[in-house]
Amino acid sequence: MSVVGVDFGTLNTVIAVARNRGVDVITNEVSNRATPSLVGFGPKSRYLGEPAKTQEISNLKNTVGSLKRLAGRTLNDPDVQIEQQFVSAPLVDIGGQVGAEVTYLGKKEKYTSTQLVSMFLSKVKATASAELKLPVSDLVMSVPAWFTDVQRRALFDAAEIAGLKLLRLMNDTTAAALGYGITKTDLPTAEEKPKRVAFIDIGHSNYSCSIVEFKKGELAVKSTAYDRHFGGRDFDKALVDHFAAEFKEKYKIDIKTNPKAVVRVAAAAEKLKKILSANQQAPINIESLMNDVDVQSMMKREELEALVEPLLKRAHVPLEEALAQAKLNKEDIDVIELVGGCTRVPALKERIQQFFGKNLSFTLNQDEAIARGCAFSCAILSPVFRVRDFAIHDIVNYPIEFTWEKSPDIPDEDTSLTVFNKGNVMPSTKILTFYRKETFNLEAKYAEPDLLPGKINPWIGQFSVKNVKADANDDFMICKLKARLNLHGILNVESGYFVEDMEVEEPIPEEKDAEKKDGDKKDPNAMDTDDKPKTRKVKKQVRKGDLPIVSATSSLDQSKKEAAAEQESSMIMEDKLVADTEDKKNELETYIYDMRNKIDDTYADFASEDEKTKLKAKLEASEDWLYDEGEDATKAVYVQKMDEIRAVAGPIAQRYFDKVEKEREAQRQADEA
Ligand code: ATP
Ligand code: K
Ligand code: MG
Repeated sequence: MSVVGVDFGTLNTVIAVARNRGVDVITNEVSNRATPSLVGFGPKSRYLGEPAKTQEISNLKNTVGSLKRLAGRTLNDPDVQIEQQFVSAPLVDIGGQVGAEVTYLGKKEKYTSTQLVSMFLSKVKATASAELKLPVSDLVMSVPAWFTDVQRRALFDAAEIAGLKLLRLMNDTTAAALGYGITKTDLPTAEEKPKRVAFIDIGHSNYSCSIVEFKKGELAVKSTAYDRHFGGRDFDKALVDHFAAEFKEKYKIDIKTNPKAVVRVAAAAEKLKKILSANQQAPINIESLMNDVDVQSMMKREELEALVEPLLKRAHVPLEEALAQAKLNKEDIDVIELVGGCTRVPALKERIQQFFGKNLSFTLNQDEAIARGCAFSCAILSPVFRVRDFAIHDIVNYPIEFTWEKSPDIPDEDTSLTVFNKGNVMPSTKILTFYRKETFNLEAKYAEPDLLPGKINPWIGQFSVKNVKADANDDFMICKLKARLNLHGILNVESGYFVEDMEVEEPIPEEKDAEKKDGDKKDPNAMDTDDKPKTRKVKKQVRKGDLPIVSATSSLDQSKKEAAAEQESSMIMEDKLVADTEDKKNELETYIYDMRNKIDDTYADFASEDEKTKLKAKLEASEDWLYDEGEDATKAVYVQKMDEIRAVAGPIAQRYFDKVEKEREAQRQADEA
């Protein structure tokens, strides 16, 4: 079984695997350690990851990025309007979910953001399984800590559609923290002061800071703060705007009227930005940018810093918020660890260092730490992998409340309760108690919609509690519901049961049972500490039976998921057929060239003149065919053409190999003699 960790980034996705010797980041089909988080659509197949990037400029309208930021969102969300600035394919509404409209196999098609993510995850799965030479199913994937229930469920559905089993959706900075802590041998003991580390992740689109306390064998996230719109792409955009104005003036071209030109300038701007992280100035040159105009310019590091000053001004805000939420001061932080590509920007490093007044630490690999942390988490959760356990206590980022209709029999009952508070430990289970005589519904929603990203609907789910009835004396049923904010950060009412108050005889425990699940209500009935040796009478709530729960959440229902999975499989088959066909075509082409070279060289002494003429004629005919009607043939036809040439060339090659073999044998006998 596979143990895989995936840092699903806005720009790049990094895949790590755990093997016997430890955790490694793996390379993709073109030997890169990160894969562009892009999907593209073509006339014959999809382009997933690297090929989507290669085709991007010539296929803008059919290429979709920002995949994770689109998951779980709606088209009318102002955040999605921001995303559209970075996505070249048109975004559309598909039944209340944002998606993209593209041309695929010559037809206009619409795919939801969930489907687009699942397409990309199919590619991740293929990359990992090619490396591991194993079918891949289990994985842990990271998300920004600010992702809400609907976003997390969308990613969950996407993984399932791609045939993957998500063992945990893990917050980015928590994953970095796990990778940091699990390899440390010098963490404080339970009695000592914890080691406090601030993990700062600034990527392509977002910025998070978590303050984490470490002790031997465990980490506890104390706070997480974020800026959801702060990252490398904002630097790139500032550069694009700057050069758009400059080129308008200098070359009289308006790149903003030409999407291709904008994307080419953005790519050049990203390169320029990276060079400026290590150098004081850098050039930008683009040939034939538009209207046959070549452009060139220079930029100094300080100019870039001036352009992004509005952004740099905000750099301290998440840090301040994280400290405030953790109720800590700068001086309480022992180490400041930076991850994410954008933390290479010198001006950002300076601002962060100035804020803490302390040296920054770069002991983690900035690009790979999150994927590695996810792989460690997968190893911990995987039944097949033995790894030292490391407890991870994350926190609730948005308070969640339950609401319900007032029971007609309890006039002064409250109708809402905040069950999970911001800063509470996550995962967490809470038992809710209701007194009811009939089936009832409750709703879960985020209690403070203002905290949520964009215009995300605060609604999380509706839960109907079935089989509730009054007892023989027309008394209430005491209903207990188990609400769980699970390790993915997703809320469910997992089960329900009913209890009766009863007087029972029970043995007196030796010691008070200290074990208590987080949030589980303790038995409120204080014990009688009389001197009876063995047993005592206590009033207890005794579980009498189950209450079925019918849940409605934003997760896709099973039939929709299955339909999407089927569609995904057939697209994978289509892609594979196209790739195989291309392989066979290349094989044929290579074979033709190879034979043409050999017939007058290596094979010259092994063929009659007649055979040579025949083979050459065959090769020429095949080549002509290949560049004409054979340009776009089926796999079977390429195989057939290959067989036809082999029929002529085969006997010649065989004679050659027989001779080589004879010589080798003679040599061997000579060596032995
Ligand atoms: P996110 O975490 O926001 O979803 P991501 O995980 O894809 O995005 P990263 O891979 O952490 O993002 O970082 C990518 C960003 O870092 C890009 O904007 C890239 O240009 C930038 N970057 C990478 N190297 C450098 C560098 N040397 N100098 C400046 N920026 C850099
Ligand atoms: K990344
Ligand atoms: Mg990232």
